[in-house]
Amino acid sequence: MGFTEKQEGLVKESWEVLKQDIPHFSLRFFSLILEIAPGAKNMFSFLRESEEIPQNNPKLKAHAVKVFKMTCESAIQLREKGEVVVADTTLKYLGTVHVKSGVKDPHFEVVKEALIRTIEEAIGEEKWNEEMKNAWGEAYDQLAEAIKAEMKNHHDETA
Ligand code: ISQ
Repeated sequence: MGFTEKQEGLVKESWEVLKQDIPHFSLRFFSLILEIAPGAKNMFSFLRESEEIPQNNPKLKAHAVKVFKMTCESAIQLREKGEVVVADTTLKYLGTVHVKSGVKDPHFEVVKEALIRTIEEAIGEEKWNEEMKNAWGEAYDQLAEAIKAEMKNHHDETA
């Protein structure tokens, strides 16, 4: 079954909630990534480049928002076109930075788990449900597949 209007609505609705406190949810998202995979800390260039503590790191916030926003945009595209299409230059960039950072398939699962848990906390137990989880999960998976495919291209080019 394709991505439905209802699923798109669930993702958009919860993104509106996340938007109300970006500094908090960005940090929460990042903290959950490190909680699930403590070893991942050194993979984030914006931490190495900055003296700022993560609580007050504008780059972390900007990056986390990109992940939220792109997943939300993926949900919209999945409903409209049935697939995730990322602008060529953006996708090339994403392929390169992820290969350079040493990202492997399991890392995408860590980020997925952290993303879902962040949204769950933002929405609150009462409104959170399996449908919402699956809608975000599917949008994320398809976006992750697009990035992974591009990473593979990048590897092939440099091999
Ligand atoms: C980049 N890629 C995946 C997850 C991230 C989380 C926080 C900031 C940047 C990220």
